[in-house]
Amino acid sequence: MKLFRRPPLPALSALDAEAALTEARREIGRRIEAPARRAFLQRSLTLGGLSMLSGCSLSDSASVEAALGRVSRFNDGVQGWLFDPTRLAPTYPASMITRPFPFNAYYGEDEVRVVDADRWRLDVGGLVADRRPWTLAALRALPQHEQITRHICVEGWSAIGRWGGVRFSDFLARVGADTTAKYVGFRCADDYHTSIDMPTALHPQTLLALDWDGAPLPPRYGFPVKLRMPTKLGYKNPKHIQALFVTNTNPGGYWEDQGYNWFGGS
Ligand SMILES: Nc1nc2c(c(=O)[nH]1)N[C@H]1C(S)=C(S)[C@@H](COP(=O)(O)O)O[C@H]1N2
Ligand SMILES: [Mo]
Repeated sequence: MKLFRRPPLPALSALDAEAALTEARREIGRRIEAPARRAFLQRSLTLGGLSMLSGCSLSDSASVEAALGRVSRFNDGVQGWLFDPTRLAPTYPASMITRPFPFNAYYGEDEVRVVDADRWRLDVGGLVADRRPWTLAALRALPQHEQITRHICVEGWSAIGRWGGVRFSDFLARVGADTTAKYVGFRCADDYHTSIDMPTALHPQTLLALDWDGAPLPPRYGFPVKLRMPTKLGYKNPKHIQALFVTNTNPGGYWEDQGYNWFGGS
């Protein structure tokens, strides 16, 4: 099994740190419309301020790495804070669907997990009132929604796809989830795992997807269930979900634990 097909994050330098800050400032520029607030946020996001915080000069790579970790965590906070729970990601006409839609995972397509639909159950745990597992038929009996949205992968490609399924906010309401909790964590049939913030879990375009392009998800796209979020990067969208849980302890994730930004907004 090709475990680490995606290269680890490159060695970090002060230049990388500056680039990360520039990117974060650009992001603020894109998202904040009020000029005074935008300028304030962009100014307050500096490496100088960061080195004061960490009490180091950022001259050696270890302290730059520590500082970049702080930038990433700071970015989680900034992104969480900037996230507008009512703002919708763009949608597209069916004519723009990418065909064939790309496959990606931390292993090759020849190793895609094939889940047995009859034996599969979605386990629900953590801060929820009703922990009964769900069958595929029970999920299909809930109101279904569709979206044609863009999936963006950090490896440098994006693709437009059509997903159908249950609004995750409807599902969370059905299981009596504590929506004041901070996180929802996911465990997958291929041992992948990831987690998201509750505001994104409740976003109207966050879908517990059962279908791709009008038919049940093929194995490569995450049969039987994937979480589809057009507001987050590809690695935040877990395929082959087996269990989900509501928690106040950040569960991290497969790529997130290797240094990829946890919030992962797109
Ligand atoms: N279970 C599982 N989910 C996963 C992954 C994975 O390796 N395993 N890879 C992620 C990444 S990095 C991407 S880009 C998308 C790819 O989804 P696709 O195959 O539908 O294009 O799945 C995400 N979800
Ligand atoms: Mo990805």
